[in-house]
Amino acid sequence: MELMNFINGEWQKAEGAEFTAVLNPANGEELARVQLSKAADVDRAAAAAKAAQKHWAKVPAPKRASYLYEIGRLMKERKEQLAQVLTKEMGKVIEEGRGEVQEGIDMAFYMAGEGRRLFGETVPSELENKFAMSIRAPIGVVGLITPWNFPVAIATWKSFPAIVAGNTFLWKPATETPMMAYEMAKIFKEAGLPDGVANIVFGSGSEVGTAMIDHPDIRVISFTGSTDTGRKVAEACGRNLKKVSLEMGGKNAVIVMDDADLDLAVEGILWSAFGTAGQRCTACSRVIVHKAVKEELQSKLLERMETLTMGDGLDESVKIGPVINKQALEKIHSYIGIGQEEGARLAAGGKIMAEAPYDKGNYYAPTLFTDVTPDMRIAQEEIFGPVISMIEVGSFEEAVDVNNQVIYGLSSSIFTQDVNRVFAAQRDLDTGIVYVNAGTTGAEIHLPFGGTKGTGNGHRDSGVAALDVFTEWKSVYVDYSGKLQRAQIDNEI
Ligand code: UN1
Repeated sequence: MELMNFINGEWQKAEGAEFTAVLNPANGEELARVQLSKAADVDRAAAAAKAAQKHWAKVPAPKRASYLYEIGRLMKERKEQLAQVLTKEMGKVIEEGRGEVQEGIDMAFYMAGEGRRLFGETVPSELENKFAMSIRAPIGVVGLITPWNFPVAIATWKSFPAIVAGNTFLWKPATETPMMAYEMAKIFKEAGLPDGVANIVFGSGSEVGTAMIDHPDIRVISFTGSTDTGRKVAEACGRNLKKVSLEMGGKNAVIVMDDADLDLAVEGILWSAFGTAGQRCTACSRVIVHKAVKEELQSKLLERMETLTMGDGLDESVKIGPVINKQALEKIHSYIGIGQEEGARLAAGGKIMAEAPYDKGNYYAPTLFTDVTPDMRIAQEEIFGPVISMIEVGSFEEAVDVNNQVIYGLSSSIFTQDVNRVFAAQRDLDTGIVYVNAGTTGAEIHLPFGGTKGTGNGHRDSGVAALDVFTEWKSVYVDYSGKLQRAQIDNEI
């Protein structure tokens, strides 16, 4: 299968049309070929999106929302098929594939509801016989750049608010996972979304991403990916005075206090550290444990880690799937040497699974480092794989300090039974998402998603906050006094 761009409601061959293979990370099989587009393809898509937006902005928001209801309905009808495609191209286990598709369905229905809200404010004017209100106006054509770890959910966090708010979009999915985008294009078409509202251009960040960022008609860039790339995106958008929303790395921690339910904490750690083979921005990669329970937690964790089954995510009994590609395997593995050189103790894992039946795919053994100190690179840098660094602390205050001593601020979690600590923790943990007695993953779509410091730039995906990215505030004053009234001068307050 050759995946072509989706522009103006049609499948279009890219300029020059080079193709690259899409590989199943579980076994190396070629699933499809995807084209690598050029700047000229971005121009074409942007022109279609611009032409469509003129009309789309005037379609009443509840009517725009009706397409989202239909998109959500189609996704629901095809949930299993979509989950299968997702697991094949991305590698996450099928249960998580279904969960991710559900996240997209939830987003469709939630944002469809916004079609009848999109609230602005009506406020009293300071002058007599004058009416004042603020409304959310569409921005125009928006550019969406999405990662391979959540090929559909993250795309829905961005595209659905863009649609309901009256924008049209150009979406560049990750080259590793274009098949979900292809499936979504089919759904957009079947749902009757007018041509040009949704456009998909496949290709690399350096070619297609750069062309999007530099395109004068693309007014917003919403990006999810690494902090290094995000910084470059922000710099280029800054030069172009373009609004940019960034969702980047994490170094998320689970804090386990001395009064925690340790069995529950172990389950929370396992799920958030090894689910999606550790390849979530929200994945737990540090465990900050009170010294009074460290030994017990460690032995319980090691015991449970041994029970985790690894393999092709399509097998329902498998708990850990492969990582995305060979480069990811190498990167993850490089941190084993780094951690050992720094003096951490490798308590489990630390190896690429090179023997059959794992040799054809990209499998990494679940890994635990203990005796980690907060300044070590394995405690500071995003590894994006199934690797936990365990750090011992002596108090709640120290745990919070260690949690906050990283450049990232996406998600954090604390296991404790003490209500006072719970409230202090949600105040003091410097992350955009805080969990109590749960792991670091599992954000729901109707809340803002994003982080502080090196994780973001102040914007949020999903939730009602996403509308702030895809709308411009417009303040409207209607003077019905029939005379010239000057604000700040003619009012006598
Ligand atoms: C991501 O890892 O980039 O909260 C997204 C979660 C998921 C979304 C993760 N709902 O883990």
